[in-house]
Amino acid sequence: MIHGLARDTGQSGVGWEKDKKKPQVLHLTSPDAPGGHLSWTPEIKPCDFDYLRIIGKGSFGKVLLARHKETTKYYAVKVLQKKIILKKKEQKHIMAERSVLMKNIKHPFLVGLHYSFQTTDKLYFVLDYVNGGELFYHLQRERIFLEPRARFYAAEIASALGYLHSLHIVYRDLKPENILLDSQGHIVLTDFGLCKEGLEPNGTTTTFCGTPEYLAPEVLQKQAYDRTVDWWCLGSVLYEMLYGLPPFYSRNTAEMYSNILHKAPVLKPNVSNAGRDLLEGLLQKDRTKRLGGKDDFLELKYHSFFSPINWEDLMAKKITPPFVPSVSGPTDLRHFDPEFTHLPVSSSLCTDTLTVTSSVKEAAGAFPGFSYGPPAEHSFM
Ligand code: ISQ
Repeated sequence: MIHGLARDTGQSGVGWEKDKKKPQVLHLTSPDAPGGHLSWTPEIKPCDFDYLRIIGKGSFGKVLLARHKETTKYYAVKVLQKKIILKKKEQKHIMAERSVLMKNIKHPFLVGLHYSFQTTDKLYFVLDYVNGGELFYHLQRERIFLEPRARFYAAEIASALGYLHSLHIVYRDLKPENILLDSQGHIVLTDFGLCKEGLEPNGTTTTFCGTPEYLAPEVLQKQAYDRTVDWWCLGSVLYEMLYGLPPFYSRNTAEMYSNILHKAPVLKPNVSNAGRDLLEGLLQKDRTKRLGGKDDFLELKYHSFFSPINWEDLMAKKITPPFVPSVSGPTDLRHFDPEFTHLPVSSSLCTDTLTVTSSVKEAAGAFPGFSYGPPAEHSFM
């Protein structure tokens, strides 16, 4: 069973470059319908897509490269199993991801949601597809990035975080696997599952979640945290880009936790003074003293490390990326882990052969109002 209505928005980043010039039209129910030129579709369903390959996998489900049958546009479709989400009591996170993605979020460096819909047993997110690979896949190959390259990525990430904060959203889970590159070499942040919504500029929250390497001290200590947690994470990402390891890294997790809480970051002089000053500001353990604690993104924007950045050009994607991932086309999956891409694609994504057990029944109604098609005025063009 499919719930809800959905429509395409013609957002960018969906199709391959050639698609951008020729907007595709789905089912147009009525030319008079509000936003009718934006191609309403009465219902979007799993079988509207061909599922080509698995490109990512997590504990709840997987991300697939899918092609919309009618338009031939490519999307990343995230498919989550309802019963697994329920077992882990993660509904709140998943609904948060959906509602964050729905919040008319439009930013050049944030993944766009085109639709969400559900079947009896699964949730589907239809997202922009990008195939330049994870930023840290490239970092691992090169060990470190030179400052101009690290600056470019840090600036694109910072602008995306500043934008989320302006909507009272804390990203909270900035980690290597959530930072992707598109085929041109621009940043795309994914995975809004852990975003915390509704934080007012000085609001705090105490829910704990995240990956160890980049955890801010206040999160580790289960203290209240706020948007400044994202500036800590950006500091960790920038540190790793410039020095080749996370700032408080230890093979021993207990020691790493202790380092995060008590040890000053080691800032060797092979990084410029401006770079080290920025890292010191972002990796400040006391969040009230952290760079960005007062005027948020503005404090980073005007830091000397970013003085070579023209922010207007950056936002308009007018800065030529320092590195262009080599890809031959949208189905070139060389930057995805073969551990995923070699897996067989389940045929049950489209066929409906579900046996309705008690756990399926229990999960079926647990995500009311999940289905989504973004409104007309919210479309990227
Ligand atoms: C978009 N393109 C490739 C991979 C992805 C993984 C998660 C979310 C979106 C994605």
